[in-house]
Amino acid sequence: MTERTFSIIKPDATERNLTGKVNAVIEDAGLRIVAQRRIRMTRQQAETFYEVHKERPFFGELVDFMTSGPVVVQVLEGEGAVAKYREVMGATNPAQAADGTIRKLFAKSVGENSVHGSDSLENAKIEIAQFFTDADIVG
Ligand code: DAT
Ligand code: MG
Repeated sequence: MTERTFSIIKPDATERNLTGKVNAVIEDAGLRIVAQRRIRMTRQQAETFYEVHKERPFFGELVDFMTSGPVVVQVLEGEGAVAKYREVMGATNPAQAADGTIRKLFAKSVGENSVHGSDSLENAKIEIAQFFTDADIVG
């Protein structure tokens, strides 16, 4: 089934000028970038986005990091896009990420791990709606 998932290229990657390299891995995997915008996330946006993690010990650090520099928010489209992008991203901790994955190639640490990708179709819809309207997405 053709799906859409939500992606963020995080501040550690934009800081190192890796947007194009990350996008090349995404496109080489057969995913289509159907919306993309570079933004500086507000604390409010980051706190809402990561609300599910608000009781975790790293929540403050996570919000600090996500607001520390520019990010690129994206909508990716393709066959089974949600699971496919999770595969292309690799494990949360880059030390455990498979060869060729974005996190293995580029991530600095478990916290500064270069990309976000939705973990379910339901969450993808919620996350896309936080940053894009239908008119922003050109499939
Ligand atoms: P993922 O981004 O792979 O979906 P997650 O949803 O469990 O991982 O966590 C969201 C983000 O929070 C993750 O990309 C980086 C940060 N994070 C997770 N576990 C962490 C930890 N043990 N220490 C620091 N940051 C962590
Ligand atoms: Mg997650």
